[in-house]
Amino acid sequence: MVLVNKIIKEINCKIVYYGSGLSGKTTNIEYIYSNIDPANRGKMFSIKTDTERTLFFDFLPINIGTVKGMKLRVHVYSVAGQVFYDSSRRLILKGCDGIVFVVDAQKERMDANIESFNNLKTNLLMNSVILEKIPLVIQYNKTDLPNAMSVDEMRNIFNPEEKYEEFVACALEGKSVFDTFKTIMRMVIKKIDI
Ligand SMILES: Nc1nc2c(ncn2[C@@H]2O[C@H](COP(=O)(O)OP(=O)(O)O)[C@@H](O)[C@H]2O)c(=O)[nH]1
Ligand SMILES: [Mg+2]
Repeated sequence: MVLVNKIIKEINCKIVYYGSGLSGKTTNIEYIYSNIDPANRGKMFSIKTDTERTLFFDFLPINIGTVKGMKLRVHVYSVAGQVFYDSSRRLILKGCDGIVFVVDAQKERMDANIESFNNLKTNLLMNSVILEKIPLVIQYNKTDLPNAMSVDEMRNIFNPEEKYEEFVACALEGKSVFDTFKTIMRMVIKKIDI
């Protein structure tokens, strides 16, 4: 839910990076953090363990510029991928304005990706949101790896009707990271009605 504060002329919105554990969500957010003007970003905040880099979530606040004369602040979150953090994922999804679904292109991670995509739909429904109502972009990440599936095969699974914009990424090198982020932001901004 985009929050508009007309008194201080500020719009707040929330983007969530969703996907299976180790698909590259934190890597996307870290790349964004490292490559934007420090004047436009707040502190990146992550709760991590030694084994998986994100325990509950990552959080990065960014100032994007102005929209219709109002400052646009974006809160970027990622969720923890492991199955048992379901309630924290649902909490992070609450009030989100746009979703980037990060697919791990490695063949052996397809089941985990599919489970995560279904989990996203379930958790949105539990928050009374239908996936179709919310801007969503799909990112096929880790396409640099030799065991990566072809984009056609992944599209068949996650985007057979080509309803969503897709990006072929290597977040580790920053490939398609900003294209993905700009696209989801463009979709969210389009929906802002003030
Ligand atoms: N080869 C390759 N490794 C990646 C890529 N993106 C992320 N990784 C690595 O995959 C691991 C998990 O990434 P992370 O961002 O922590 O995943 P998260 O659980 O979705 O947040 C890390 O070791 C990253 O360096 C990529 O595009 N290519
Ligand atoms: Mg992470």
